[in-house]
Amino acid sequence: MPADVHPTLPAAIRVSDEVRAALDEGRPVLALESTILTHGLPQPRNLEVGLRSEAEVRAAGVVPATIGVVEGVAVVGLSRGEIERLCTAAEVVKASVRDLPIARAKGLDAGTTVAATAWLAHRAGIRVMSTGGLGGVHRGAAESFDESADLPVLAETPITLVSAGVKSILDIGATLERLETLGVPVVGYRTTRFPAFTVADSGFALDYRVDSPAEAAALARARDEFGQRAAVLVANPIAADRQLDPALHDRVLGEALAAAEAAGVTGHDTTPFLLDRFQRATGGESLEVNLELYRANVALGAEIARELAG
Ligand code: PSU
Ligand code: MN
Repeated sequence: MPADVHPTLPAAIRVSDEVRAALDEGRPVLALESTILTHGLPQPRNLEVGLRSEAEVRAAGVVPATIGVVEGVAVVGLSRGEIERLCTAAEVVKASVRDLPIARAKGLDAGTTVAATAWLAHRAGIRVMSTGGLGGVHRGAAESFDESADLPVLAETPITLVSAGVKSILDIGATLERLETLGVPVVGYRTTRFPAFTVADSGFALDYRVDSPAEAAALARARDEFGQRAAVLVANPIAADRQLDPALHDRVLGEALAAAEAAGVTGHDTTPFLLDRFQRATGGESLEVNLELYRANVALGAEIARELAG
């Protein structure tokens, strides 16, 4: 067990009995974030996706651990009722790592971002997590300094993260440079083209690829062998024939970025604002693509979790 995995967790973190038992017995567990449910998807699709994802993970022989905050307690392995609560409650905040103490002290409900989810999952002893699109460096960050806490947390959190690259709303070149600086190995899954969330190819190439869950697991083990602390990022692209039309994507992106600037949106509101504009402007098409790539990432994450447990 790595030194920073708590043998006994503080009362602020509660691991469900099912997840605890699976971890103790060395059975595979896959962590899932909840900001995608609370701030990334509209109701009632969010609840459908949250419950269906868990069912699909279970069907693959893996225990799902959806992570979120309920009345200030960070829960690793939300119950069905708790997922329902976070998907429907009126007051649910978006919690990255720095928000966890605030949510705890104030007794808030929160969806956890990739950063907070990975951090909690690692402390509980979970080794794999899936998301839709990772956060990163926002466009204009040279002026705004807006870089997601997802990146520095990945630098310190030895988990394997499956994502469809990073969100296309970001400065992808800058994000890849930061991942390099932060020591995060990035590999494409069956490709060396780095994906950009709803589009299969960001235009940026990767040096390395893995072609199976076993190869991804071998990479995670090699990272552990060196005692390195950074996450391994497995970039899993949407199939080219299922992606959002790149021309539509580029047009809508320009409009969404202009709308965010006109509305003065900053900080943690930026990502949800842009994703929401995207969904509206594409008539829901980006939402369908988002759901499809997320589903594929959950399936691949489950396979990698099985390899690592095996
Ligand atoms: N993917 C989605 N919707 C989302 C997110 C990802 O389809 O809302 C979330 C993730 O939780 C990610 C976060 O960690 O957006 C990044 O937000 P920020 O740039 O504020 O760190
Ligand atoms: Mn930000």
